[in-house]
Amino acid sequence: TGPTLAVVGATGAVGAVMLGLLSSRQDVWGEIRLIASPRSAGRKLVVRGEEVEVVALDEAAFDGVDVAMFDVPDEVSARWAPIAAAKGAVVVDNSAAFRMDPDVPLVVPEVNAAAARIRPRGIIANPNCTTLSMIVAVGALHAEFGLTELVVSSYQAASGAGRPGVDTLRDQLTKVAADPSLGTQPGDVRRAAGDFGPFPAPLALNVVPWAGSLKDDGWTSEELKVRNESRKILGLPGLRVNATCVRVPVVTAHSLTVHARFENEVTVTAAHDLLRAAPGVVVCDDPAEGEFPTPADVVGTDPTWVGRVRRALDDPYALELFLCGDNLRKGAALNTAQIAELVAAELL
Ligand code: 2RA
Repeated sequence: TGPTLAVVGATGAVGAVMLGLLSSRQDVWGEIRLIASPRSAGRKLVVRGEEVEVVALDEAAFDGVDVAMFDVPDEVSARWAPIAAAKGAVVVDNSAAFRMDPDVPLVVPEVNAAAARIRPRGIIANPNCTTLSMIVAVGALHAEFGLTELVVSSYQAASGAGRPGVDTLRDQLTKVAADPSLGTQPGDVRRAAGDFGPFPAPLALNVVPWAGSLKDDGWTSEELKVRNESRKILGLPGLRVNATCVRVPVVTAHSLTVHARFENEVTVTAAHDLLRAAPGVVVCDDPAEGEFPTPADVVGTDPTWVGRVRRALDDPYALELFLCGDNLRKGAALNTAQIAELVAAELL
């Protein structure tokens, strides 16, 4: 039988998508063990068509585990991933705790699969969902044209903030939907929306230019993640990257506009051709027919969707793109599963 897999954080928003993926992808695993906080221990969840009882996170939970996927808060990963690794598991971690550690590779299989093999701490990091929603397409363009600069704006879904994010958006939508006067006066939505949940302003009938926490000089943690993670994944430590991260009233699927500048001149035709050939990318770009990706159309799918490809009007070295990807699938669970499968292939 195949290697033993532990899913740590099995009961969260990403965990639920992970169990679905493990039930539908080619099955390379022997035992699949579900681990969560002691609060959730004893619950039964279905994976591969069978009920599996969730066990509490403790040292014994990692006995005999070959690969452990973590989708838990940063501080839980920081504490428990090294314990799982010390017990012999290869950890694939979806928190921010290890992403910038020079001894931890940050892996997107379509872009830098080979990096997964060099893991001195026994830990491989999975990028943030915003970086992941663009990096497969950007990586394919970089391989051909040589990337020199990214200017990015994100349009991030509520589920990036987990179940509380989704619950807050749905609750606010219910509160504001019935009153046609809302959205016409300053502050009327703010007063009607109720609890803001994990967001700093109402999300229903609104856009919020904020994701993550405040860092130096007005940047957010999310914006710095896009910069630092893109540099690490692409192996371009000096890449110029500026991001503005914005939350929008979408349940799931992050979108991004990207201005990408290259060493070589670009054409839309060449970009279309290489993006069409890139694994994990789908080009949906026929504006005359009204065809471009939107979050409502791509949610629940695996690829990175690319549309609105244009050459910059004043710069033959730059492209403008609109990208969409499911933040819970490629943005989190799917990329983690792909990395775990790379490790499983080593173990077989
Ligand atoms: C968000 N990127 O969308 C974050 C979650 N990792 O809030």
